[in-house]
Amino acid sequence: MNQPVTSTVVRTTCPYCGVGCGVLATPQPDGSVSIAGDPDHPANFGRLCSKGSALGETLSLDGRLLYPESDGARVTWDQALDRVANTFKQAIADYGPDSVAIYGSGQLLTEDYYVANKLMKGFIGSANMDTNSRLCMASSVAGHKRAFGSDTVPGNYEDLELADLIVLVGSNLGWCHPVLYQRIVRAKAERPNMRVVLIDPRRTVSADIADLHLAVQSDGDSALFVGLLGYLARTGITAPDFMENHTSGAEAALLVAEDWPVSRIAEVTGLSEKSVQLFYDWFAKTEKTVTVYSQGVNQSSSGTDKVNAIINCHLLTGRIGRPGMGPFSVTGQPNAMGGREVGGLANILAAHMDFTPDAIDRVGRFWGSDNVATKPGLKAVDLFAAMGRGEIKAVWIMATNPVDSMPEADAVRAALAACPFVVVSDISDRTDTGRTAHVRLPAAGWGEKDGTVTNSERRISRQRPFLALPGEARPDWWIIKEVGNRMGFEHGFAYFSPAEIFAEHVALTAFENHGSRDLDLSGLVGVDYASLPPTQWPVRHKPAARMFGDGHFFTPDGKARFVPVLPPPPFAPLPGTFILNTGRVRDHWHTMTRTGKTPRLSAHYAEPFVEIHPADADRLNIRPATLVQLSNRHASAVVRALVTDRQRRGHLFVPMHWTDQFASNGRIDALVTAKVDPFSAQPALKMAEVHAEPIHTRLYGFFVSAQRPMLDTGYWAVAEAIGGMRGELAWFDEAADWDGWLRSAFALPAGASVQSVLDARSGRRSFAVLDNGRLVAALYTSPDPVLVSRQWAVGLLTAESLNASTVLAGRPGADMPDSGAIVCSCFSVGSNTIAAAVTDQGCTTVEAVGACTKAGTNCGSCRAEIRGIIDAHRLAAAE
Ligand SMILES: Nc1nc2c(c(=O)[nH]1)N[C@H]1C(S)=C(S)[C@@H](COP(=O)(O)OP(=O)(O)OC[C@H]3O[C@@H](n4cnc5c(=O)[nH]c(N)nc54)[C@H](O)[C@@H]3O)O[C@H]1N2
Ligand SMILES: Nc1nc2c(c(=O)[nH]1)N[C@H]1C(S)=C(S)[C@@H](COP(=O)(O)OP(=O)(O)OC[C@H]3O[C@@H](n4cnc5c(=O)[nH]c(N)nc54)[C@H](O)[C@@H]3O)O[C@H]1N2
Ligand code: SF4
Ligand SMILES: [Mo]
Repeated sequence: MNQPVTSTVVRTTCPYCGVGCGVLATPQPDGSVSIAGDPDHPANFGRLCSKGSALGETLSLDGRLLYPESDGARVTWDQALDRVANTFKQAIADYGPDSVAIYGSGQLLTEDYYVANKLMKGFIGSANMDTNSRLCMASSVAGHKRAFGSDTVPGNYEDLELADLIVLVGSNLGWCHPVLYQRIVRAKAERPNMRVVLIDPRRTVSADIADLHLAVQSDGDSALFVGLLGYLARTGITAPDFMENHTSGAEAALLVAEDWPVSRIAEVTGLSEKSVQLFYDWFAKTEKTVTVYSQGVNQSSSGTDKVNAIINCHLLTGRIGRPGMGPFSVTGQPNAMGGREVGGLANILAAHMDFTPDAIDRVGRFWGSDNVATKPGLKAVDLFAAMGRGEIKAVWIMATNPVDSMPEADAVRAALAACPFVVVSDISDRTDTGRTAHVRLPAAGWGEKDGTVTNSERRISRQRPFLALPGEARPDWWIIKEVGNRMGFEHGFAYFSPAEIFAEHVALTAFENHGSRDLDLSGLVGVDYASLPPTQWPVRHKPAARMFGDGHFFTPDGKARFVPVLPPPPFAPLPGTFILNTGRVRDHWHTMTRTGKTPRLSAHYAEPFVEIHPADADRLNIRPATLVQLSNRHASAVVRALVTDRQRRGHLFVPMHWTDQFASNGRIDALVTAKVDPFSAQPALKMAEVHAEPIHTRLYGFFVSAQRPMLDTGYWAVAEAIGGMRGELAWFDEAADWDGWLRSAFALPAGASVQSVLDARSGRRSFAVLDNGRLVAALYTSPDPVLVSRQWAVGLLTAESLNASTVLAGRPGADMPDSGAIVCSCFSVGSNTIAAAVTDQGCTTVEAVGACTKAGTNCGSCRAEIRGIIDAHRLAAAE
């Protein structure tokens, strides 16, 4: 851990999801940092989820990139910055400004992002600045702009508590925006009449609060909402005054909708007519309706249309701009919203201004540059395709990991490998993208950096430092402005602090605005940056009304626009293939560079997996917990089978998190086709086509080891554990020379003795290597998936005075009971402990289990899983 800069409590903001929870961080005398929710922050009022609570465990310097590197060798900052500036300058001189690019991220702070955008679009004179928000929010941005004339998210969190109906579309809020989800859970407990509808092909954990789950066929959403529009019109649930005075284009949208009776919707969406009808009835009847949507909507080749199909229904009913209602696109990353504000997307210039002649002139005057880009730049998928064709001579990647998170990820990796100059700014020394870099720049991470982020409800909050910069790490804004200066743009980049950059950003949002642009921070001119409280925009001098509360939109005529949406034909995968859906798990964040560092968060899911329906698994002879190969023309991946009826038949789900750092072959984006939405250029990350087949596995293995091993088995996946590492293994070919294999995998000292037992009947083996009663490594192999309790085995790593027989037995004794797979990661409570609370102590509610075991009593993200265990064991008891 690096040095604290204070010993008192620091008020900051969580660096993970777009809920944007306030965090109180307090460095402790022992070098740790205590983390608590900020009771005064209006996003979370003191609550944190499992990831937020574990932030203190991600701050170690293990795996951090701490020094600038050029071609793999440590260099000084001057050398690194000069090389970046000179190479970019040379490429621009030789090939023009469009031969260079920046690929940024919603995990940059607004100040970092502002400087990067200004460098590229304002001074280099190209708009080749795009961001991972292209993969995340671009369809919502495009949909908002089509409907509202501006990229405005109209919702406030409070609306979710005031609503009588919440429709979750393509959002697994329970895992991906847990604190917001908990706010809904509480509101629903107080007002049981409140209803929740979940629209998702999978029955996710968010179904726990849903009164109705519509397991829609992938991309059936447009049809569902176009059908809803027609239904509302037919049944007269419209707001004629609002439509007349504040909207345009209803006729054309309704004309399309007429052709979509409920029977046709049912056919296209794969839902029953009855359930579609019920949803339509509830929507029609409930004035206070909020439609929350996320990646099941955005990440689609019809994503922008899905957004407008949803917004259309809110415009028709006038349910927008008033408390407890509205369309609500929730942002993913901590600063997805801030990035949109500064203009991080290649089709936006700056401060919510497009590439219009007026805006180009205005921004040029504001920045004092006559070289402002005049047209949109390359968007993420096109950017990497152009790179693959050799058209990009220098690229700078900041705070994102495209080798793992872009579709057709192997092609992205190849494009980077072939690109003449790749710069990567990251906090982590171990990323798949960093491996392709010529220059690596060590960025300041959370707890060290200083700036602002904007959350899903447009609330700007401060991230404040409480740790010194470790090694030679520097904040992103500093790195970018140093390169700007060295490229000869000194007058544009004379910044000494993030406060100055924020002030300039604020001034640009207000510059010649006069109410013409939604993003207006003029009320923050001259504000004390150091003490800036969480502030929702717009911030004008007079208190702002609720967004769109006055019925004014930012289109030329001030009216919101209906967009006619023609639902796409149902997606028919090639015979014999599955629809591959991808997304997130509760305790990991994207490519795991931070959450992968904590044993607690790595325990919930410790390896890549595929959710497959039991009928599909049966048909393909895929047994639970065996390995499955997924493949298509782009690539293949190997993951564990999780057979579950939460999944639709014909669909698969694989999490996006596993990289080459954690598994042998789990980079699922290598299989995702780079097909994009025509309006937003956002890729359809939720829909690839893949074959699935069982892999013939000779032997399965599970190990725990005190040190990080070197693995060469056909399949491996590793995770942090308290006291060492744990991992899953499989051998597809000949079994190994065990002694030799163990010695090299676990780097055993020459004198170490390996003890083993073989159960000849089952073919199971156990190996133990001990040093003075402490475990060095244990390995269990079996022709079938290894049954050893993972929690028990992980416990061996911290046990003292062990003897080999305990380890070799491979099962818990009375002294070390098996708590089962971790369910509650805040208090590390396993499934067996929870089950015992039900069966032995008679706990029949989540609250009672919490009182007995503490499970579910902190962040609450696991409460649905606890309920599942209670139900299963009560049923078992009743049988
Ligand atoms: N734990 C955790 N939380 C996170 C993140 C994380 O990495 N880990 N990342 C953050 C980020 S950047 C983002 S963008 C958000 C994403 O938050 P979400 O969008 O909630 O998360 P996803 O799991 O990507 O996808 C949501 C759901 O879309 C469903 N879906 C797939 N196809 C369709 C479809 O055609 N129609 C419908 N209706 N649904 C479909 C999937 O089954 C999935 O359950 O999460 C944020 N929060
Ligand atoms: N198949 C599939 N693919 C997806 C998605 C999906 O649902 N399915 N979701 C997409 C979405 S919505 C998103 S948002 C992306 C996310 O994908 P990525 O952005 O690629 O994933 P992260 O792991 O968040 O990458 C952030 C990187 O920034 C580094 N970092 C952290 N803090 C800092 C900092 O302060 N400065 C710098 N310079 N670096 C820092 C981290 O170490 C990490 O390497 O993935 C997209 N890809
Ligand atoms: S919900 Fe969790 S991950 Fe999201 S901001 Fe809050 S604490 Fe962080
Ligand atoms: Mo995202």
